[in-house]
Amino acid sequence: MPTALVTGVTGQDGSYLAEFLLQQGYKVIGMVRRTSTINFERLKHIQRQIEIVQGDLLDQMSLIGILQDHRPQEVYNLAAQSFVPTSFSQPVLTGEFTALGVTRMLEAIRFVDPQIRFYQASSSEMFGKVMEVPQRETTPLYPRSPYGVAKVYGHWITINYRESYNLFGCSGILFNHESPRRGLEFVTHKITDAAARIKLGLAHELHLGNLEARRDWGYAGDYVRAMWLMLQQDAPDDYVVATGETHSVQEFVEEAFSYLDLDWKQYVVQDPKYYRPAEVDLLVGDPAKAGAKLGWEPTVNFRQLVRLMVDADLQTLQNNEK
Ligand code: NAP
Ligand code: F7E
Repeated sequence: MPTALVTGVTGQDGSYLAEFLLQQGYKVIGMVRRTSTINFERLKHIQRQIEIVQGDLLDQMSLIGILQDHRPQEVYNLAAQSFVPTSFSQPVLTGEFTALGVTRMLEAIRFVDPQIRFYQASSSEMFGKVMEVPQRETTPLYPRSPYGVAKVYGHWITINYRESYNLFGCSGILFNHESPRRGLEFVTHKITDAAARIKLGLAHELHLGNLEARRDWGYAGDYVRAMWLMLQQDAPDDYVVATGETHSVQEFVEEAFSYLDLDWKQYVVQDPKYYRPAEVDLLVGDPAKAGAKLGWEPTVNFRQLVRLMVDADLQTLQNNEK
């Protein structure tokens, strides 16, 4: 039975990846940082099937200790400060977690077992003010937030360790991917949760920032499969994972509200509080390489994604009311 270590296992992607790896017959070690109560909300259905270990990307020795104790063959580094607005208010912390944390894990791998296969969670935020449309693996990077800058560091240090020390390090440049398990502060889940609340009479308005920003939104369950596929190849490489379609925040709002027979214009309030110091206006990825080399393609389209998130939020709110 192969063993995989997943950092960020309590997050959206961590929970889907842990589920997927269990289905593939892996022993899954989930790394969590010490908090007074660990948030197992997304893992409760598989909590007994995974082994939880304490470690922190800020603490070098904890990473070495975990690798020595559990001897994984694969490490998926999903842990990060992942919310772009927080990266503007806490840029130093974001750099420590999201950038230097990657080097700490790579150093731990080099020290304990250089044969370990490593996946780094890179991001379309690295393309920022895009230099090419659509964005592909070779598109020059131009990040627009401390988060994006930190991810550029993580991306390049992974490539550097591959080239310097021959580590099997892959960087997955994943475009936005969503699900009912997405944090409520991200725009998609904020919209579907608010639409469901409004439909049930539990809320009356939704405050949003820039409605014109465009994103390539896919389904998180599809994207964790691509992470695993990258580590099963003969040689390490970097891949864009995306749907190839782009939609504005307003289109997402329209789709969610119209699905519930609501007129979004009656409820949405534009609020400058949610504007960012620098915005990423347009993202759309070209997943051709992932398609050709990994045989990966998305199974959920934009409309299905919006609807499955709205349905899940309605269900959750109705259950809470009972
Ligand atoms: P998420 O839901 O915000 O989860 C982040 C995870 O990182 C949580 O489990 C969090 O633990 C953990 N974490 C944060 N700081 C840590 C530290 N110092 N030590 C150990 N663990 C720490 O993020 P996600 O959406 O699942 O994304 C997974 C990864 O993919 C992230 O690296 C993100 O930047 C990247 N990414 C995401 C997307 C996307 O659209 N979702 C796209 C491209 C790249 P707590 O529960 O303790 O907070
Ligand atoms: O914003 C606009 C906002 O916070 C999307 C992370 O997973 O994906 C995510 O980063 C867009 C932006 O995601 C609100 O200005 C409007 O243009 O959902 P988001 P993000 O910043 O694209 C990438 C790939 C990652 O790697 C990140 O970790 O929506 N927007 N109004 C708003 N955004 C939020 N959050 N809230 C609003 O009220």
